[in-house]
Amino acid sequence: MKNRLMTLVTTVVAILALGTGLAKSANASEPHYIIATDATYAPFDFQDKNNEYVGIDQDILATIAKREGFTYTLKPMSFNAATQAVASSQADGVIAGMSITDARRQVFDFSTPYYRSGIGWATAKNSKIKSLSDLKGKTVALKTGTAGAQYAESIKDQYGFKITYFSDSDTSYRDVINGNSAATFGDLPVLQYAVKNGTKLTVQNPKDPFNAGDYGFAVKKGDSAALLAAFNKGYAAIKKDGTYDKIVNKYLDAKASTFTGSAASNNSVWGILTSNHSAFWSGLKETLYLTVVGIVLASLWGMLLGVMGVAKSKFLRGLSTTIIYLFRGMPMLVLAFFIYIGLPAVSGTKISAFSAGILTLVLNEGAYTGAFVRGGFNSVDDGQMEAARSLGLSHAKAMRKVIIPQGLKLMVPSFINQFIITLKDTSLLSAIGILELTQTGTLIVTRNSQGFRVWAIIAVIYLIVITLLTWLSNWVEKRTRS
Ligand code: ASN
Repeated sequence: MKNRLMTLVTTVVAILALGTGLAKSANASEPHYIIATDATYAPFDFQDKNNEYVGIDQDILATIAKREGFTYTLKPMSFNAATQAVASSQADGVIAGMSITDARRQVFDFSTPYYRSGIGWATAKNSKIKSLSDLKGKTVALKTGTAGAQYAESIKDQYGFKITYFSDSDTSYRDVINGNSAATFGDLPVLQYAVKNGTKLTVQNPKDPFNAGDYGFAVKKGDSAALLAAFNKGYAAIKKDGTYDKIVNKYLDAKASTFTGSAASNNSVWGILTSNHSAFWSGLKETLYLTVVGIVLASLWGMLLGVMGVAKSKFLRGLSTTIIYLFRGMPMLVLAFFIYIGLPAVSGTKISAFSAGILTLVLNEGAYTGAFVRGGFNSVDDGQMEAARSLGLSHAKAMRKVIIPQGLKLMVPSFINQFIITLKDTSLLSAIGILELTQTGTLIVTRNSQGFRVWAIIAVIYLIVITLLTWLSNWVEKRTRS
C-alpha cells in the first residue's frame, strides 16, 4: 500500500511540475514575465475580433517589451484577481487601467503615470436619476476591487445607496441597463468608450470626474525592479517619439468604435459562432484538458481516500475522514483562490494557474469521490468479508479480490455523476485566469455585448460535451459489466 501511495503522489507531483514548467518555458536569453490584465476593459485591455489582446495598455506594453527586449505571457482575469496575483507574486506585473492610489502604493510599485483618468458615474439611458442624491435607497453596481468601487463605498452612507458587486465592468453595466441597479461607478474613459460603442448608459459627470488621477503599470512592492525600470525606460522613449500618441489616438479617435465591432459585425448566433470559432475552440480545448486531467487524478486520489476510509488501521481511516471533511467542506472557488493566491503569498513559490486549477479539482472532486468510494465499499454486505476470511483469505486479499470489485460496480453511477460535476466545475477556474470556455465567453461578451446569445452558445457547448461524456461513461460501464 505504501509503495502505491508513493507512486501516486510522485505521479501527481510530476504532472503538476510539468504544468508549472510548461508555463515557464520560454526563450532563456530574454527575460520573460507573467503579466496579469483585466481583459474586459476597453479601450485599455480587451480582445479584438481576432481574439488578440489589444487596447491602449496592451499596445503600450507590447511596444515597450519589443523595444526593451523582454517577453511576457499575458494572464487575463478579473481586475481584482489580477492585482492579487501580483501581490502574491503569481504574476510579475499588472497592466489594467489601474489607478495609482495611496492605498495601492503600500502594496505595489507603480511605473511613470501613463494615462490621466478619474471616476465617472452612469445611469441607464432613460433613467430619471440625475444627481447623486437621487440614488437614495437605490442599488449601485460596482466592479470588485476597483478605484470606482472604492469611491462609491466612500460616499455610500452620505447618499444612502446600497451596493452590489460584479467581477467585470460589462456585467455591472448590464445590471444597470436591465434595471436591477440604478447606477454604476467606474473609470470615466472606460464608461465613455462603452457608451460610444452602443452601451445604453448615460455618463452623468463627463466633465468633472471624481478623484482624478493617473493609471500606472504595477509590480509588487520591492520586487521586479528590472521589469519596472524597463517599462519606464520604454515608456519614456515611446512618449518622446510619438508612438504613445499614435496608440492612444488609434483607440480614441472617431473611427475607434470599429474595434469592439458591436455595431459593425454580424451578431446573429451564426455570426458570433463563425467570427469567434477559434476562441470557442481553444476555450473548449482548455476545458476538456482540465476535465480529463482532473477526472483521472481526482478519481485516483478519491479511490485512495476511499480505500483508506475502510482500512483496518484507525489512523488511515481517521486521515481519510479528515481529508474528505476538509475539502468537501470548502467551496471550490475559495480553494482555488487559496491555492493560487494564498499559498504562494506565504510560501514564495509560484504555481501556474493550470497546476493550481488541477490541484483544486483533485482536492475538491477527490474528496467527493473518496466519500462515495468509501460508502461503496461499506455497502458491500458484511457477509462477503466474513465468507472470504473464513475461506482463508487475508484481510488485504479479501479486500482486493472480493470487496473492491463488488464495491466498484456499485460506484459506477456515482463516478459518472462526478465526472459531469468535474466538467462543470472547471468553469469556476476562470476566476484564477484560466482561459477555459467560461472565461472565453466573458471575453467575447465584453467585446460584442451579446450576453444572451454568447451565454446560450456556451451553455449549449457544455451540454453537448456533457452528453458525450455521459454516453461514453455509460458505454464503458456496459462493457465493464459484462
Ligand atoms: N480602473 C480600475 C482601478 O484602478 C481598474 C480596472 O477596473 N481594470 O481600480
